[in-house]
Amino acid sequence: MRGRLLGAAVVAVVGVASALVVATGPASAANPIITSVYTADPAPLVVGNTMYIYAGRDEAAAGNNNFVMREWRVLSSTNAATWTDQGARANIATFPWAGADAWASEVEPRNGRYYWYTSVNGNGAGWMNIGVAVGDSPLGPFTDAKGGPLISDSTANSSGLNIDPTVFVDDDGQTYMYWGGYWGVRAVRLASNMIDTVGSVVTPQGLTNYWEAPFMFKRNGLYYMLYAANDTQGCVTSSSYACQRYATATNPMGPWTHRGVVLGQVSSTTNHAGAVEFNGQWYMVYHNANAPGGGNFRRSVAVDRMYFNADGTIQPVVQTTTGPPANPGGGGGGVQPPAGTNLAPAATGSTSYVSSWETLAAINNGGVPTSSADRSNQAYGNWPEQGTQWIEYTWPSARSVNRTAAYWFDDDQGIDVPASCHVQYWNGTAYVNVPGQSTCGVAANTYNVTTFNTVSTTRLRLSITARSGFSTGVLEWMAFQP
Ligand code: FUB
Repeated sequence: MRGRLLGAAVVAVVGVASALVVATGPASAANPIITSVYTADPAPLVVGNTMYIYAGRDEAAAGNNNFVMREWRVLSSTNAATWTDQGARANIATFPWAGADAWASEVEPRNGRYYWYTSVNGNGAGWMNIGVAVGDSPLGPFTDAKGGPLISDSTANSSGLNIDPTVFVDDDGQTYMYWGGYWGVRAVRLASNMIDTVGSVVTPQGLTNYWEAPFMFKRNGLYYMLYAANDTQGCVTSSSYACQRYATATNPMGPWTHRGVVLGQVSSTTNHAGAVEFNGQWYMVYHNANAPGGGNFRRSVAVDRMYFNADGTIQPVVQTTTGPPANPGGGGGGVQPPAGTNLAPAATGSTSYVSSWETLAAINNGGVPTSSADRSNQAYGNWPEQGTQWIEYTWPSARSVNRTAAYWFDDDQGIDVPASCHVQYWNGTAYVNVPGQSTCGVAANTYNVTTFNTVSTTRLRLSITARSGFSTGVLEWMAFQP
């Protein structure tokens, strides 16, 4: 953060959280994701089929060059494209010992409870503190869990600015908190009660050019830390702005290995991000100044897709004004296979290439994927081949077909949904496109149905063209009798 008033500005304490709930209904799919209020410092959390974003609210008047932040809001979506503002679910008054500055926060679940770690200005000595509230659902209600700050300026070896907590519960139950601003990153273990620290506060190593805003997550056994930096060595054009760098580690307390810039400069001076997997896709949430009337103290939350490379590094996130396409998911039976007589199980499959650790049998074994990342019924993939590849069905005698459905495989590594595809058939002398075919869809987490004029053939082929830099895969390919 920059350009703010130093010191504890006294602000009017707003009413209890429940009195502030304003549900504005679904927003349109676009970035920023809501524009009815200004929102900042987003932290994502997926619970069941819902993605939540916990965010502060910027209330500064136009032209006011200081943060005015009094509450924390929740946004939710079941497809990562259309968002509902669930209103303020905590505010400064949630912490009776605090009086101002509802800055960056994050929610971490444990044992059915939801712990909301916040940056907030206490009424005691010093400036910013880390507080923790708790609730029994992602939407609360939330109450102060500790009766005082978890971290304050009097905590030994605390940061020069105790803001921006990120808390991560590992698979073994060990819990870690990182936080800090003004280049002062700190880490400490938390007890299983989530409200006490365990051991000493340490200064983690390897978070190169750290400025503020850490966000920790784990993927395929590797720990990741996103964080804001403001150097001009590949990060930003002016150190008034910030980018998101990231680092990885094999131990949750580090040391960390810096991996580069994952989100470039945004239109606000501050840059605060988080990442989450939802319905088989990864997303980065961040903020910018792009809403009408927006600015450095009137920020708005945006969401875009985030892609991993096969080696676990992350591709730089592309900032869009459209946001991600709707991700309908499939978990819990959300997407049912199309009805009809599926001729695929009776066919023999063949392909231009299949990776040795995957299997072509996946495409017609009748599996019902819950998402494009679901390997539970096996997966076909052609990594490391790129460009155009194909899969094919052969029947011992001609079959009439007029519809197919493809469920793409996306491992969030080297395999992604394709750029395009088309259905072809063997006309006796060559493969040609089936006549009158509708768009060959490339959506993740669903069945992409292609219809066409009926053909009678012994061989049907799905020609698949990969996105640049990726291979492709298929979890199920259905072929229907008219
Ligand atoms: O929103 C107030 C502060 O600005 C946050 O705590 C920082 O991360 C920066 O985004």
